[in-house]
Amino acid sequence: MKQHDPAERLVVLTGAGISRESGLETFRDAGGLWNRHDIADVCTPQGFRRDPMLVSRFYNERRAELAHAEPNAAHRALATLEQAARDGRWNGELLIVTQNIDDLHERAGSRDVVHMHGELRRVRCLSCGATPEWLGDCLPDTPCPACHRPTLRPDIVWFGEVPLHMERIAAALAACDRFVTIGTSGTVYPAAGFVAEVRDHADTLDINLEAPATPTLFDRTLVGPATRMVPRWVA
Ligand code: BJW
Repeated sequence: MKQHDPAERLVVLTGAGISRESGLETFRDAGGLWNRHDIADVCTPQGFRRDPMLVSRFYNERRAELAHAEPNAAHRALATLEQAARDGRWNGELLIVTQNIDDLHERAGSRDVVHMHGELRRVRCLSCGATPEWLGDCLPDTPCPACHRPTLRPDIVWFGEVPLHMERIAAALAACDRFVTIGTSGTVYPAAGFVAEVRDHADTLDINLEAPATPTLFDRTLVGPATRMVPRWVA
C-alpha cells in the first residue's frame, strides 16, 4: 500500500488559554487558579502526600466544572482541520499536543490528541497502575475499581514528574513543518522549550490573547482571543 505522504505536518500545542472562553480558568492570568491555590500544595507529589484530601477536592471541583463546560470555536476549528485531512480536502497531518487536562478537544471532534500533562477524567491507581475513566468525585479512601485498594490519585502530571507521551511528541516535533502554540504562557517545561527545538526546520506561530512581553522565538504572533484568532488562522 502506498504510504500517505502529507504535504504539511503540523503540530499544535495548546494551553489553558484555548479553554478560557469555555469557562475554564487559566493558571497564571489575573484571577487564574494560582491566585487562589498554592502550586506546592495542589500540584506536586509532595503536596498530595501531605494532604491528599485537599488535592482530591481541588481536582474534584475542576472535574465538576469541566462537566458543565463546552468546546468553543477554537477547539472546533482544530477538529475541522483534522477532519479536512481525513476527507482529503487538506493534504496535511495534524497532531494536537495539549498541556490541558480537559477533554474539550476530543468533545469538539479531534481524535489525534496527546495529553502531555494527563487527563482530569481519569484517575491512576498507585497499587496496580490502572487508569480508569472517572467522572465523579474521587477521595483518598475511594477503592480502585480494579484492585479495590484505596490508592487512587488524579492521573495528572505534577511538577517534578515526567510528562506523558514524550517519545511520540519528540518524533512529531522533529518531523513537523509548522508549529503553532495557542493560549499558553510558555513558562512550563518541557513544553516551553518546543519552539526552540523546531525553529530551525519549521514555521512557528504563537496565538495568544496578550502580546508577548519579551522578544519571542516565534516567526509570527497573532494577538487576540482564541475563539476569534484560531478559526481565522485555520480558514
Ligand atoms: C488566552 C486566552 C484566550 C488567556 N485566547 N489566549 C527551572 C528551569 C526549567 C525547568 C524547571 C525549572 N525548575 C523546575 C523545572 C521543571 C518544571 C517547570 O517547568 N517549572 C517552571 C515553573 C519553571 N517542569 C516540570 O516539572 C515538568 N516535568 C519535567 O520537566 O520533567 C522532567 C522531564 C521532562 C521531559 C522528559 C524527561 C524529564 C512537569 C510539569 C507539569 C505541569 N503541570 C501543570 C498542572 C497540570 C494539571 C492541572 O491542570 O492541574 O500543568 S502546571 C500548569 O501549567 C498546567 C499547565 O498545563 C501548565 C502550563 O500552563 P499554560 O497552559 O501555559 O497556562 P497559563 O495560565 O500559564 O497561560 C495561559 C495563557 O493563555 C496566557 O499566556 C494567556 O495570555 C493566554 N490566554 N485567555 C488566547 N481567550
